[in-house]
Amino acid sequence: MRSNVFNKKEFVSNVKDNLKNLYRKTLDEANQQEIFQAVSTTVKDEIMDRWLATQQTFEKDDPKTVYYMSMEFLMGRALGNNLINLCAYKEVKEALEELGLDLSVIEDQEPDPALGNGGLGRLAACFMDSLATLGYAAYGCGIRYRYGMFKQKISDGFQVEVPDNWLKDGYPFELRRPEYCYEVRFGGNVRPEYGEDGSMKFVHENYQSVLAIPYDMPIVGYDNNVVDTLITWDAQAKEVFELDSFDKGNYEQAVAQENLARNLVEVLYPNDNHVAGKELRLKQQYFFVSASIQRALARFKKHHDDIHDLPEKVVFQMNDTHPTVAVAELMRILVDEEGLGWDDAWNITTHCVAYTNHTIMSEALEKWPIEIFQRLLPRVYQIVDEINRRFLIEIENRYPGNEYKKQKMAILWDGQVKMAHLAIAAGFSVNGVAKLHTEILMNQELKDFYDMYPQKFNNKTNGITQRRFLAHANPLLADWVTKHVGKGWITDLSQVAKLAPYAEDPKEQQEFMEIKRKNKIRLAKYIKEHNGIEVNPDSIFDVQVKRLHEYKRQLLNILHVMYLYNQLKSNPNMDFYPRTFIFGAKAAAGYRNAKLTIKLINNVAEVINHDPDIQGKIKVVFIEDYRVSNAEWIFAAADVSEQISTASKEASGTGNMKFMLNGALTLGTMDGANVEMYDEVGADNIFIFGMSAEEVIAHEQHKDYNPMEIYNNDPDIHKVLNQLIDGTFSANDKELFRDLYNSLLSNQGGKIADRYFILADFRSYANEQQKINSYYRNRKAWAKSAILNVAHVGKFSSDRTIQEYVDDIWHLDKITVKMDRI
Ligand code: OAK
Repeated sequence: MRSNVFNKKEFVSNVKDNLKNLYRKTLDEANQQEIFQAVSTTVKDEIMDRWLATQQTFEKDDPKTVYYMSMEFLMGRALGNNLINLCAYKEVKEALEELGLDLSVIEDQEPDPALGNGGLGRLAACFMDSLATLGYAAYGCGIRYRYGMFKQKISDGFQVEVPDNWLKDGYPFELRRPEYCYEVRFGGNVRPEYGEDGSMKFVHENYQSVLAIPYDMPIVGYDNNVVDTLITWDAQAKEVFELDSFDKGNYEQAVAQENLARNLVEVLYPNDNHVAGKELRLKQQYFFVSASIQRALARFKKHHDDIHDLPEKVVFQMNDTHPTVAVAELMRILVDEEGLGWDDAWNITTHCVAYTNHTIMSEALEKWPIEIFQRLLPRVYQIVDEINRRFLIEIENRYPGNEYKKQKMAILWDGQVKMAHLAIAAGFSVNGVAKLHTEILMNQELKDFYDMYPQKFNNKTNGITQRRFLAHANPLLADWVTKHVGKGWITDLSQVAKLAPYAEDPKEQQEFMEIKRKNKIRLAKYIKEHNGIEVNPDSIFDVQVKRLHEYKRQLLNILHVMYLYNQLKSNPNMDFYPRTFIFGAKAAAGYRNAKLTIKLINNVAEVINHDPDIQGKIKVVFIEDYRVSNAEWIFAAADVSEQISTASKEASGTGNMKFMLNGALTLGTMDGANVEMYDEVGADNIFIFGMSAEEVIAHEQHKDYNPMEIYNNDPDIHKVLNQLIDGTFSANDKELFRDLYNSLLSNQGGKIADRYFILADFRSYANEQQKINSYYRNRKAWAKSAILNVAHVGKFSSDRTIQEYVDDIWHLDKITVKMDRI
């Protein structure tokens, strides 16, 4: 590790200078937030040199560049991560200690830039880290939401959403770049205009425009001088007042444009795996996509005269369908502004755009009413219409006379624009995010498209960055790993395989468990401070943290806790190893059953945690405001990782990998990437339960699942479900959890009873939980399995994932940044 990034003395003096320049304060006078700003500014200065050098390398080498287009980047805090990647964390920590300052307290001052909901957004953040670390030219393209993911407060057991004004103190790791602003147009109408030579072009008029202003955030590669860029776009009104006189029409238009700009980037839609279908969301999509493409083309043109060469230098990766309007926007620019013919433009576009699918949940499929789409984006709509017309001809040629195929595959159908169909028709690559997920796409969800374009489909199993989720999150384990295998794992996670021999060594097992215990104490302190609940670090920490969604089945987990409670009550001397059930989850603001599940977890916690009969053997904790920063501590402290989605529903999961990296044992279904984790770690070191994806899909197709039968025949399940409606956990309002009870037992409003097969999987879940109970008593066996989990996690680095994207889809050039260039 390079150690002299910061000379300690110089660092301290720079921090003091920055305090003086920013706040006219000395160290003694400054508060922690001001110190955070000064420290971050000092770190940013250091990054700036590398950022400049990286840009100069881009200028000189002109490498092929990926534009990773995503509505969400769930970055988490930057300060600690940047210090890790600059290889300066320890020195800076020591330097600050000499000043009487604690780096972790300073890190704690940073807001989590939470510009994302969950898995998809966090994946984008991990990908940026890997792209920079592997030395590829990349721009993340997203939106600078004024309010990111809401902060969650728990009040009387209920979730309350509080706006997260993350920019209120100013964010030190961003750079406003007004010189790279672009205009984006909405509404109005399109008319043909004929030239004297008989040529025709379309003129867009009476539109409203906003200016897109980029804010660049540095993405620091690990120990390689590479700094890529995350562009987040802010919206600003154009100065209409300057344009013309102050007549009424102009004034109204000016006000409308101001409002449009303000509303556009105001807030992230807080839905995970679900679309709200709001017009403003489509505006957000077009806004950041149009600006990003304009910036990409401007960069390209600095070095190239022939736009036909675009696919050699530029690739747009669309993170789910959210940026899919990029297909039509690129066509529009190529046809209307570059003057290309349709076929030429289509050829370029279809060699530049690629699409990643992140879910098969039907409620997450984006379909826009044509009425909205056409009104908002009249010219872009015309282009989609033409793409659709030609696509239908292609289907007709391939399947002559097959109207059914056309209906199923059309981009425009039934008054709607189907974004996934547009993405697949235009994308040269379509990928799923885990092996099972990709198979389901090819054989079920997107079968028609796979039959037509098999060559487009490929799998890219997700990954996570070990730099944030081990090096930063769990320094004790990181040092232990380094001690045994060297530090190569930081940029090549496959090196952890060398840990395997230590799994059998009693001394190493002991050390490993001691580290886990320290991390549990750290989390226990956090829980005590934030929840006021005392938890026992010697209990099993059994954790489920992720967005709250019915398919992720937090309900199965808490019903099982209720079941255990009943068992312990009726048999206090039963074999039971103390367990702390830890939950963390945000529910979308309008998602009733999800919010009710949070309330249920909190009520169950309230009853069990205070029941003297239980003697503290079970504790239930709901951690408020689960987010990237506290996630890091939670993963480090987990013994058991709950990955219990209904098989076939979780596209991949990435939390599962973060737990594995930190030596937790997975309790999971054969879903998403769990399947591949099972393959890597082996059956002895993972707890698998429940129906397979195939079985689930078969039940869904045959509609032959009857949860009532289980309820009637299994007395334990019967009792637990009845407790939802007999006041056991809601003494003041027996009806409180009626909707959850009903959702499991009766069909309602098009939703079938227990559509996520909770009762069907309950027994096999409880059995595996029982096995965990016994297995944990054998400390050596447990430690061995835990170490083997770390040893077999290599595949799940996002470095591996990104390298596969590069090899199979993007074909980027590696760059080397030398610091002597500056
Ligand atoms: C969010 C909104 C719309 C569509 C999908 C998502 C999403 O977050 N999907 C998640 O993506 C992750 C990254 O690929 C996967 O690991 C999760 O399984 C998937 O639910």
